Amino acid sequence: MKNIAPAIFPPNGIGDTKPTNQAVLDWVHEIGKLTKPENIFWCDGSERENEFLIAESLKQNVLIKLNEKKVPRSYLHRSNPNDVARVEKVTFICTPTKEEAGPTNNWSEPADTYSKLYGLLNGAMRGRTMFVVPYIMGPPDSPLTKVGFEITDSKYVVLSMRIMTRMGKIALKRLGNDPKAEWNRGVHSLLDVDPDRRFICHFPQDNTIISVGSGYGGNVLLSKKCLALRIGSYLARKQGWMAEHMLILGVESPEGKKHYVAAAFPSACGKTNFAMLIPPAHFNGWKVTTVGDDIAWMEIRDGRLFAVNPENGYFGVVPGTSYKSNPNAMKSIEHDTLYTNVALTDDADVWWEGKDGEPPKHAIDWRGNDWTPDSKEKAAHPNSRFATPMRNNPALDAAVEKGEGVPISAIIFGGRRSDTVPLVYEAFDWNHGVYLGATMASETTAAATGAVGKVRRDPMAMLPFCGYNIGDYFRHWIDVGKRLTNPPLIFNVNWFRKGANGKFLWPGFGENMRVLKWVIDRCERTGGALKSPVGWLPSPHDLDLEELDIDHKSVADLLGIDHEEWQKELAEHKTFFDSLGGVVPEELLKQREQLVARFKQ
Ligand code: OXD
Ligand code: MN
Repeated sequence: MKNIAPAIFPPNGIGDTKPTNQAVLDWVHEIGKLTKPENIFWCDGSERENEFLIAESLKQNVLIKLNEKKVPRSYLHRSNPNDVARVEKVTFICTPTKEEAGPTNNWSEPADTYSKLYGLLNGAMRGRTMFVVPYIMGPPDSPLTKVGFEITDSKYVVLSMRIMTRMGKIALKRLGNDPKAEWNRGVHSLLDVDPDRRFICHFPQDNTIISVGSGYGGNVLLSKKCLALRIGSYLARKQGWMAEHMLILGVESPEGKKHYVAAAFPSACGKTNFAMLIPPAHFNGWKVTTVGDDIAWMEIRDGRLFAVNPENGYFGVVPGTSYKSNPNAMKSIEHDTLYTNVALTDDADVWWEGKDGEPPKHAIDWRGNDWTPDSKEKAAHPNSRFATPMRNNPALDAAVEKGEGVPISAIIFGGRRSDTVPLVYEAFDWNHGVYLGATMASETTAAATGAVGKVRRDPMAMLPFCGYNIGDYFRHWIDVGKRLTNPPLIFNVNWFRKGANGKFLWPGFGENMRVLKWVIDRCERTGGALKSPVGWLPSPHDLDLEELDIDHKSVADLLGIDHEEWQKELAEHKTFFDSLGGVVPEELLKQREQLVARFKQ
């Protein structure tokens, strides 16, 4: 196997912070014996360590230094062109029985899978450095916080983990010396980045993840999709909390009244944009702040849901990000950012489709080839990414480090739907809201390999991320509802509805504040709504559309319920539930019947 990640040799005082927990030491020893690295690098998260790793990564062309004046302390990484997105078809949940993984996951028998993966890992780190990355997910003093260790042979992974998690000594401290303490074991090796030897496997019962053959973020930053969502959702059910694919934002009125909202959208549907929304001038005095842009861990306290963002940074889709679409993201990624698969300009700046200003006359595209505006290829890959520390965000919420989390007033589900689904509506109650989440669908994006633009059901935006049987996951949602005396209201939104001319009806981005304001009005019991078969719908005058350039017809189209389209939608809900093979809880089947009946009234 070609060595694509040659070993590095740190000077004394770097790479030698060994944990003291014997269980961790035993596990590292076991993986070391298997993978046979040249040396072991124990990460501590220090600045010195970071500088050393960056210098070595530059030497090995893992990173390209960007223009220090334009994007200080920032770097570009190019992944292998065969490895640019999450690959769901080689992502497995390895539970003792297939039934535990359920109908929506790829299942693989644990013992066989360990033995296949150990075969691939045998000697895989020869001539390489094995990094041991300790990290925590969650604010340091939160009861929800989890400790993880990721072993990897990729410097890019170590540098990304430093941005995306609270990494290093903080985790060793949190874990302590109890050999029985709970912590996640993550093993990653690039192998030779061969799509045929690429597997992302989760062993929820063992709190273990093994990912081989990829170097792309979502497959290899094991803290994120693998631990915080797949293993996280499994642990959450077992331990009575929730791990969700949700952003968390704060909305504060000019009078200083604040609500927190969690929102689930499938990958690359604008979660980061929504979490960093800047209200339009008309909403002078309103403030939106970001707690998280991708993942929410929530627990029940005093009959309410409280959420923390387990992450420490944002791993966002770059193309389309601009001062127009998301000024806070632009400010966040202007320094201290690790870019993947964007284009490089002749003055070592970064460029992507949808960035402000004119395209450069010449650039190097994400594959490393010459590019000009006449090129047929995209300069940046559609799933090119930034990894940036959340502290770069000018709109970061002050409560982001609060261990107790923030109280959630509303949950919003949303997808990318050209038709059928109105701009916004509200569920009648918790179980109806669970139904909205369970039946949500979205047109697929470049965030995962496969066809783009195909409508697929993506319950709670968790289809690729639920680490156990989806029927049990629905049941967990229903059970959580029973424990909530003050449940969040649940809404569904769709920013992507199109008119007869094929153009988006809603301007989106900052103007989504108008929808958010209605959501807050409903939480405050001041917002008006009309009862419709699908839920509570705002009438045009319930939404604040002042100073917005939109005509009546577009508003009517955005809020309209087309009975023919909904008959098709209802049939699709049934097909989807049927496809799950009898795991859907009775409560949700009943919700569907009630929805059908409301359309007949
Ligand atoms: C992500 C995703 O990277 O959902 O957040 O794919
Ligand atoms: Mn995501």
